[in-house]
Amino acid sequence: MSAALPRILLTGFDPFAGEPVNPSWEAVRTLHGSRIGGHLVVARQLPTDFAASLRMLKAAVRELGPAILLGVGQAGGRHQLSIERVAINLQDARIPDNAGAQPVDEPVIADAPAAYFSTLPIKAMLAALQAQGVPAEISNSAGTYVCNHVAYAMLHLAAKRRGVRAGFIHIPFLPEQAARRHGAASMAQAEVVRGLKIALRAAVGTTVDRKLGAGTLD
Ligand code: PCA
Repeated sequence: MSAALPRILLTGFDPFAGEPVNPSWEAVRTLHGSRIGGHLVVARQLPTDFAASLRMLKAAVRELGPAILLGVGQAGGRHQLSIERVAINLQDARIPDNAGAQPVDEPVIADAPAAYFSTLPIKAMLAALQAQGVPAEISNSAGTYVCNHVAYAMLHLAAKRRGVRAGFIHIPFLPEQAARRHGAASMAQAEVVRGLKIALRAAVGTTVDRKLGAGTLD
């Protein structure tokens, strides 16, 4: 019975910065109600809005009691699925969010740690994606905008709940978005969805992460 299954809260964002779509929500919505590794996936859209995104995230965590939280967001300019290693306690917005807020150098959560590492097995997820032909990388910065904000809040909420794990994946533009920008990278929606399933299966099935060099030299 699905009500008894542990849950994965999978979030995507609404469009921002004048884009007609956000590929994160387009991908995440297709996985709502699916089962991955004995877990039920519940997809929720968060607004690209510093304040409202955290209100909605907290309400969803309270309502669903998920075992795993995975946030997904658009990172135009990235070339592959970008598994985030870390989220920092900082908001520094170069553009206003969808509610017009533009915080600069403010904490996500006052009096909380400077950063959290992802508690999902990022290297096992990376290895699974690469083995199954999905281009992927480890990223060491989720930026300082609403995605990092939500990733940080997910990790903060998870840290207070026994056995709950959280992480974040940035994804490239959709081909239709890249087609309006000369030379921009993109990934087709079906490939993103396939990648998210692979990453989640690896996350559910791995409790101790693999040791696999995937850092950067610069
Ligand atoms: N990407 C933005 C916020 C919403 C989204 O999809 C970011 O990377 O912060």
